[in-house]
Amino acid sequence: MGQPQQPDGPPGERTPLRVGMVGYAFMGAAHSQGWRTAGRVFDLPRRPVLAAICGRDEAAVRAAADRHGWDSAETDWRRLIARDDIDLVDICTPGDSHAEIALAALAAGKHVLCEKPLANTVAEAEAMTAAAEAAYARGQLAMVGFNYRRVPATALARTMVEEGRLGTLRHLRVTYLQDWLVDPGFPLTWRLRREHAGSGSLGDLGAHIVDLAQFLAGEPLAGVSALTETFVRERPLPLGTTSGLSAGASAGTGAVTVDDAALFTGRFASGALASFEATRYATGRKNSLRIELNGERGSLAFDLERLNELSYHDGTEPGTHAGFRRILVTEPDHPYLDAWWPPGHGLGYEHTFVHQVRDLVHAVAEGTRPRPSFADGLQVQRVLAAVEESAEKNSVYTPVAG
Ligand code: SOE
Repeated sequence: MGQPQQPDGPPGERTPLRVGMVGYAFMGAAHSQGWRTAGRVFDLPRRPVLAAICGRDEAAVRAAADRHGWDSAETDWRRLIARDDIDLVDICTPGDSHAEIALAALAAGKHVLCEKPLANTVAEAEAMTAAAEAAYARGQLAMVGFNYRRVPATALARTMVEEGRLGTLRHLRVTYLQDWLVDPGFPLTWRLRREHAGSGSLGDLGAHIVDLAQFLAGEPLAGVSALTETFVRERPLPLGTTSGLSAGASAGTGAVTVDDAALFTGRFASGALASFEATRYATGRKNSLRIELNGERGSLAFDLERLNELSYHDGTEPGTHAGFRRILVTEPDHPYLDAWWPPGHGLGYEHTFVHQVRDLVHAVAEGTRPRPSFADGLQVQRVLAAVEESAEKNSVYTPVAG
């Protein structure tokens, strides 16, 4: 996260950072929240301006502009990128258009924020990373939206690992469980089609936990051994517009072309072992991302459904009174919390997007490389590819390409 510079002058007079966002569904709404709020909570060195939002359906994108507070609407992302009153392009579309939009935006001189996973294939992610590197030399920045690094409790966990409070890491146990596909009548939305989403639970949820595990461990995975499964192979076609994770169903059906669940183990170069589970079939689990780290000196545990808390066991304390304790991560000296509410007045899911904007705006103003970078996104993509390869080869241990 680094120590941000203090901005000069009153917020209203700071140089604007004019944002053009492509996509206006679930992630578009979440990112809008981030752009709208960050400058009103944090003392940012540049003033985010919600200049334009873009989507193909004119009536829907105008309604989204109105609802989320964007100054104008476009129906063609190429026109958005061509506008000289846009400094940064925020990509909130399905994965199949990430590469094309990001490459065009970087070529047009814009900074880019791209939703996860960075791309649908390693080849696309490589091209995007190469373009981002070239653009960095011209003063443009590119970041990928792994927002769960920006929960105050996960950011604190990273600091505690860096400080050596856990000592040498032995285990990371990570699960990301949702249940919105349990009903076989749920329609075949874009997240269930390989040509749009790249993969299923693996890219949607697995990408988050791979990034978070590597971020917390401070090192990349060296190799994986995996199982994937598609439980429901045929679903009703969607009817009308889809919103968030819901949609109407029609009479026709189509094939599910992605994984429904991915389970894999992994090995870090340091010797630590990790296990991962990503599924949208965990009945009763709505958005349960849990991670536990065990080290020689201590352990940490986090659950996204209780995101203001971090459990910590200090293994160096005498056994008589040692044990997991709950850190309520709402103190002003916890990450991101100096600008929010008094202790005990917790934050939620949406605040991760506000923190993402805060960090990106500082990076743009200070010319520093934002993390997670496109290179970080590419590395996650390589892990996802190794998982798919391993699953295809009866779970054979598969090194992650370097
Ligand atoms: C759907 O599974 C989803 O919206 C993901 O696409 C997001 O990345 C995650 O944050 C919440 O769940």
